[in-house]
Amino acid sequence: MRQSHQLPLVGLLLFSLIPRQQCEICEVSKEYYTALNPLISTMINSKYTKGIHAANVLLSLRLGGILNPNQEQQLIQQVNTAVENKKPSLTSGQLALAILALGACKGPDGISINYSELIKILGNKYKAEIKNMEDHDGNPLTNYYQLSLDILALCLFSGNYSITEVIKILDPESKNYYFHQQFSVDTGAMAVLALTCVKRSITSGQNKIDTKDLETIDNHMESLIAKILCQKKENGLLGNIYSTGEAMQALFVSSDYYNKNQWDCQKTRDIVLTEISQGAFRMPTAAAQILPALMGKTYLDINKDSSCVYGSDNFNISTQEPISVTPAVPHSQIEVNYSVVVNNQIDNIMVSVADGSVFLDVMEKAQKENATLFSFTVEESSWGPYITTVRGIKANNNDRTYWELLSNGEPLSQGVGSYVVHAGDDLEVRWSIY
Ligand code: CBY
Repeated sequence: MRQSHQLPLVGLLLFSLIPRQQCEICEVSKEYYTALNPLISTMINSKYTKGIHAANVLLSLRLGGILNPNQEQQLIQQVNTAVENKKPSLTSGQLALAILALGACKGPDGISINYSELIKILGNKYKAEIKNMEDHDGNPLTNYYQLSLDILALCLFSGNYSITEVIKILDPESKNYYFHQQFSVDTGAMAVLALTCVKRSITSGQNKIDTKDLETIDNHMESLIAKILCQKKENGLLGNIYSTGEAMQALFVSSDYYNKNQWDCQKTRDIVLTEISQGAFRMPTAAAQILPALMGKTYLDINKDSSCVYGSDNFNISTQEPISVTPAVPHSQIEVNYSVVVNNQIDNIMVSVADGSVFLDVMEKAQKENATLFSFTVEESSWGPYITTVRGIKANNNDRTYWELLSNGEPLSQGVGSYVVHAGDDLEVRWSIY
């Protein structure tokens, strides 16, 4: 009897003696904050990030404590209006991101946000995602990146969700973590953040403790972290330049699941800083997704009840337009080959565009020259234009089809609005299954 009482105590003592792994956060130190200025200018001057697409920017700037109350108010208004006007048509992840941005911290009085109503709508959109998976061979309406955002928002804002279901959905073996058999680091990172929130809600007693569930969550996290670390590149990037910020966040919150020697945080941070200076984060969303990690923040720091921090003095933000890349010879023309590939049918055309043009300019030129073969439609996404149909053939998440962009046979890691084409490029849009 006595012994069984003492056992937990001994366990606790032993546990507290085990040196816990140091939290692997390697934020940029304050003296070097000027290196982050290009990111901040890009976000603040991002007049092209309209409506709901500004949610990412708002979230990032609030986590960093960068805005002044006036700037904050404007952005909140923009996101709030977009939510109010477009509620039914927003995707689940867009709404989740808006909730995270609006509730990132306790803002100025005057703007009242009905979180419980928004969370209820999000709960329904999340349910619709799961229903779609049941009806369409495990394919959600959107994707696992958005489902993870949904779970994160529901978890942080006390929404309704079933832990058992989360565990089932976010199983690391799900095909939804992969595009063309390649593990999506962005997706895995967001899932780790969502699972960490769920785990914390269990251990802090908000949710009923079930040791079996906790164990499964641990296994999921361990496996997802291993998959992320497997995508670590020689130069320190995790996945590619655009997934690295969120992967860093995932690694910050899960240092119990990997060994210190498996990840050199400083190396990753330094390559990102080099890339910033070379202009890799010219897209507001790209800038928004990298900044929190560089300031040692994660989406788990979101807390609508803790007061916002304003206008850090460490930043000297220019309201000047970020420098844009202008071609060396402004009006010179270049020639590229453009093809539309559907199964075995290839239709191609040589087009001439101004030097410095992007992929979209090439598609527009081709469409002008032959609308029957090269017609297409785009939708605005937070990463810029996204190709939805080409020659009337429409991308469909239910059968995992999309229009893939390639240059010289290699898939691009930028969208049509940002990839700058080069003379002689062999550009291709290919009807693909991801
Ligand atoms: N965001 C989302 O819902 C998108 C999630 C995301 C994992 C996203 C990358 C990561 C992120 N941080 O936002 C994602 N892409 C997805 C899920 C998808 C699929 C979209 C369909 C679906 N099931 O929801 C799909 C079809 C596999 C896909 N991405 C396609 C493409 C290509 C788009 C081509 C087109 N038709 O216009 C493209 C250009 C790849 C290609 N070669 O064809 C592509 N994606 C790219 C390059 C990217 C990166 C963008 C980087 C950039 N600088 O523009 C990306 C960040 C992102 C956006 N995709 Co997808 C991944 C990366 O490189 N790290 C939530 C919502 C609220 O905003």
